[in-house]
Amino acid sequence: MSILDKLKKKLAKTHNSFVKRIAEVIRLSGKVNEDLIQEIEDILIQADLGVNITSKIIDELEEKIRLHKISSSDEIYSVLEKIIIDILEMEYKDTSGIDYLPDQKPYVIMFVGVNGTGKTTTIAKVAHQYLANGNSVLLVAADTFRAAAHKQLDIWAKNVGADIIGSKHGADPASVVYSALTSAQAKEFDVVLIDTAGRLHTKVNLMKELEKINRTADKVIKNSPHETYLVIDATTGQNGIQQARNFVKPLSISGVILTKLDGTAKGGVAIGIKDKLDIPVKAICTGEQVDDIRQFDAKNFVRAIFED
Ligand SMILES: Nc1nc2c(ncn2[C@@H]2O[C@H](COP(=O)(O)OP(=O)(O)O)[C@@H](O)[C@H]2O)c(=O)[nH]1
Ligand SMILES: [Mg+2]
Repeated sequence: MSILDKLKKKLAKTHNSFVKRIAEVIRLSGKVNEDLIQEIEDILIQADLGVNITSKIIDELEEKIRLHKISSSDEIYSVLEKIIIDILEMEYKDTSGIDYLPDQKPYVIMFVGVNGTGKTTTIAKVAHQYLANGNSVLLVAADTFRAAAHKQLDIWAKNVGADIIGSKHGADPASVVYSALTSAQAKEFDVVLIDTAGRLHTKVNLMKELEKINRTADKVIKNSPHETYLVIDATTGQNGIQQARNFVKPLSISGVILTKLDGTAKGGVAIGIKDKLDIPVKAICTGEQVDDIRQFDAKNFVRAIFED
């Protein structure tokens, strides 16, 4: 099976709930008029694309209909696919891959996000990618809030063959990161992946803790963490993006990793994230296995949800 076919399979629910519905209203309409455009707009909104990006898409669609005198509804479908690809390709022209590694090492990446979004699992997946490229990887268990968190990361470390620095339940995450980075530098690790907690007593506490980790990391390795990835659960749609905003303000987030795109109809959420948060989707996850991650490729993603 080709990569595109595999992706299509994983994104089938999104295809069915969103693009297939568009195809259906176009088929039933038979002609291009205001009602048809309105129906398409409603579907885009319901598919969790977000209001802004939907307006952009609809404006563009109306413009194309006018300019190219599109009168058959059949054409609308492929025009729409192309509009979404074009918008995303513009937004994504300068993003690097998730296995990016500069000359200066160790390269430190911190993962943040609400509890249960898939941070720990995603770390295993990213570790797996770097390891496959022959890089050494150190995992850091800085989620000291949940008792089982360290154990979960430990199991993943064994599975993928990464090193790990653990922590005691309740330990200060910033000191865990301090000793981990000191050791990573001494042992010349290529990549350090930091797992963090998703829930504390209050949101304010969590943000303060993450900011403290940031400051501490920067003290040990200048300008680290070099990347901070925000992990968002696609099944929560626009709500997930709303929650994510809490992280965007205090932290400097370099990319979103969108998880659980398998088995959700809300995959349309990927289309509006860059527009809404001004942060690119770096990677998408479509399952619980270590290889269920891929770099976000706008064109492939849109083709996978549009094409049967
Ligand atoms: N179906 C699916 N499940 C996922 C994906 N990513 C994570 N999960 C599951 O989501 C649950 C929470 O993941 P975890 O990594 O513990 O989240 P954390 O609390 O953010 O660290 C686990 O059961 C994972 O197996 C994904 O891409 N697809
Ligand atoms: Mg976790």
